[in-house]
Amino acid sequence: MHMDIVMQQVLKMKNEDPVRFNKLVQEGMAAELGYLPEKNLREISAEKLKKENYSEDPEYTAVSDAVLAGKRKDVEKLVNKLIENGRDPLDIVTEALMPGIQVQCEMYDLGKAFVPEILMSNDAMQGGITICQSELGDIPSKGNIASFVAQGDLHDIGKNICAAILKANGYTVTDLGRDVSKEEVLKTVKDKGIQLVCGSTLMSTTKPGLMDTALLLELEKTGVSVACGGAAVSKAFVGTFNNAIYTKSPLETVHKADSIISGNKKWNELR
Ligand code: B12
Repeated sequence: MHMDIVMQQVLKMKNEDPVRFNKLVQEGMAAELGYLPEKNLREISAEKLKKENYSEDPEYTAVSDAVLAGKRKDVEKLVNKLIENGRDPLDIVTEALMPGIQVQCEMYDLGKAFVPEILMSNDAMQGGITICQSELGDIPSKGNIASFVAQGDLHDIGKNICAAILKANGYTVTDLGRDVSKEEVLKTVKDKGIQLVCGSTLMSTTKPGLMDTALLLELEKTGVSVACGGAAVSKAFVGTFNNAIYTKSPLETVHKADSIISGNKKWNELR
C-alpha cells in the first residue's frame, strides 16, 4: 500500500481508537527490542504460558489454575489441603500461587485477558497468601521493613508478593500500599523505626518516585536505604542515584535485607 495512505489510516486510528493505536505501538516497540518475537505474538496461548510458568507438581498446578480462574474459595480450599498434607507455606506461595497470577498478567498484556480477570485472580491469590501467612505464625521478628509503590502508580500485585515473602522470612513489614509519596515514607521510617524500605514501580513515568524517596531518606540522615524492584526498574537505573540497591526478585530482597539489617553490609556494598 502507498505510504501516504498507510499514514492516513494510522492517524485516523490514533484519533478514533487511541487504545488500539497505543497497543500496536507498544507491541511494535517490544518486538523491535526483542521482547516479543513478532511471528509468535499471536500464537501465544494460555497453555503455552502455563508450560513456561507452572510447577510440574499437579497439586500446585491445581492451585495455579484456580488463581488463574479467579476462584478464591477454591484456592483457599486447595491451599488448606496442601498445608494439612505438610507442604511448606512459602513453597505454596512461590510454586503454586505466583505462577497463576503471572500467567493471567501475561494474558492481559497480550490483550487476551481484561481488568476484571486480573483483579479476580489477584483476590484469589491474596486468599491463598493470607492462609500461608497465618500458617507461618509468630516468628521472632528479624527487623522492620516498610514497603510501598511509588507515587502515581497503582500496580501493587508484585509489591504484595514481595511483602508476603519478606513476612514469611521473619520480617515485620509495614505495608504503605500504592501511590505513596516520599514524605509518607519518611514519616513511617521515623515513626516506626524502619530499618529498610522496599519500593517498587511498574511504569517508566513513576520511576523518579523511587529515586526521590531514596534521596529524601539520605538528606534527612535516617540511615535507611531503599531496595528498589518491579518491572520498570533496572540495576542501571538504580545505579544513577545514592542510597538505594536493586533487587530483582523478592527472594533476593530477603537476602539483601538480611545483610543490611544484620549490619554486615551497607547499600553501597550491595549495588
Ligand atoms: C496487572 C496490570 C495492571 C492492573 C494493575 C492491578 C494491580 N492491582 O496491580 C491494572 C489493570 C489496574 C493496570 C492499570 C494500568 N496499567 Co498496567 N499492567 C499490568 C500488567 C499486565 C501486569 C503487572 C503485574 O502485576 N505483573 C505480575 C507481577 C507479579 O509482576 P511484577 O509486578 O513485575 O512483580 C514481580 C517482580 O517485578 C518483583 N517485584 C515487584 N515489586 C517488587 C518490589 C521489590 C522491592 C522487589 C525487590 C521486587 C519486586 O517481584 C514480583 C514477583 O516476581 C503489566 C504488563 C506486564 N506484563 O508486566 C501492565 C503495565 C505495567 N501497565 C501499564 C500501563 C501503561 C497501565 C495503565 C497506565 C493503563 C492505562 N492506560 O490506564 C494503568 C496505570 C494506572 C496507574 N496509575 O498505575 C504498562 C506500563 C508501561 C511502562 N513501562 O510505563 C505495562 C507494562 C503494560 C504495557 N505493556 O504497556 N495495569
